[in-house]
Amino acid sequence: MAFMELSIDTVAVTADLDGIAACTSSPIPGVTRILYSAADMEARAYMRARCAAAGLAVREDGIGNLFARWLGSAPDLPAVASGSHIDAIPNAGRYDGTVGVVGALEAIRALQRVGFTPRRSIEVVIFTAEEPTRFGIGCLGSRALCGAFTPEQLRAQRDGAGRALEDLRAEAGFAAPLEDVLLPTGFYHAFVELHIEQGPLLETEGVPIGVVRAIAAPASLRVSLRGIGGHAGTVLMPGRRDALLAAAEVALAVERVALGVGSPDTVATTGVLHIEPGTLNSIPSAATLEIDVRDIADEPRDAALRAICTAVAEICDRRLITYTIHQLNADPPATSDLGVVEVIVHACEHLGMHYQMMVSRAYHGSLFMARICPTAMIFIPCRGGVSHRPDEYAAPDDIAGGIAVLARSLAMLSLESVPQA
Ligand code: HGY
Ligand code: MN
Ligand code: MN
Repeated sequence: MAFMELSIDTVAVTADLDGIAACTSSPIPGVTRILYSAADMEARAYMRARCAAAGLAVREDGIGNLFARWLGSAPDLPAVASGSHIDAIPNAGRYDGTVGVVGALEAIRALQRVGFTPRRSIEVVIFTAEEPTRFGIGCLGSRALCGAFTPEQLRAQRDGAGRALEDLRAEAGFAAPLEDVLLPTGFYHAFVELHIEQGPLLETEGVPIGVVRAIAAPASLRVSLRGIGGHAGTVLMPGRRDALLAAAEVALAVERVALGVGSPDTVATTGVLHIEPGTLNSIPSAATLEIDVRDIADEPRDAALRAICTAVAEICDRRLITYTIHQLNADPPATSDLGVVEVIVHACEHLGMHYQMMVSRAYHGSLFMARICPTAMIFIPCRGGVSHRPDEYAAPDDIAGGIAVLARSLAMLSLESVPQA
């Protein structure tokens, strides 16, 4: 494919990133797009229109995963797919996920502009609910696509307000059977996801492309504590069973475990803390913590989980607090397919772009796509490694460079079978 000198339309890419960023339920520059919210539905409609404008055949499954297919000359062969997510945690940035969605669409448009004809169809995939915000578990859409979540597990999902996924998806207009969400193995020939690194490595090393060889193993716990509430003024200190103070000790234990147990790659974060009744002059009677624990290998991650559970038991026994620990997920890490990695490396070399192999400490839809097809990821730098903050930023040239590597990779995968690793 020496003839194929691709040009990436950075004006169109920026316009599409801005178009999605405008769909937010929080004031700019922060972006908030929670599953099935008005902002989420607006962004979906925006991307449906942009994919249709590129002549792609668009469909959505029963939970809102969106697929936009560029039919190839051999439409019955397993397609090549690329994409990411457009949902965003509260007050986040505008590049997390969207670079991979807009990038996949622009890769197709760039190939169309040079008259490339795909042999295997190329399909944009927008995973529903990659972020854990609404249902407390990440990658809801890609879990369902690969069968890591069954229809029964999907039906059991309740959001923070106790609303059922079943009702929420119906209200959002997704009525297709949940049983049809699962993609059969072999449905895709390969999957490639473009994403901002969400870390500082590429920027620090001055390298424009990261080729991801493995994706970290995420886990999360929900710890519920119950003490005894009461009047803040009339209940003396001795004998109090203050649920918030127990929670505070648990959060500090989470930090201590991450620093002392597992490996240098073990990270643990208490990202959510709710207390009841939550009034100034009432002793907290209950507290709920949501704890995110990761490592690039599952053994040290699991050692950290065990140590956190031991700490919860010790703290609660000492403070006479009752507790429950619910493990929301503990997923194995994913390893990229060497054949797809080779294609991405070849694309970098053809384009004369420096790259480096690396691990993704964040999780992505690719973590689950790797269970049903050969998968790899392309990273681009983001300023200061910042993500999940309004000041998240990726430079247009870096985005264009990532899309050029993605476009060439998708073209190669579309024409050839993935080299046997
Ligand atoms: O949390 C993550 O790793 C991803 O950004 N949702
Ligand atoms: Mn994210
Ligand atoms: Mn993401």
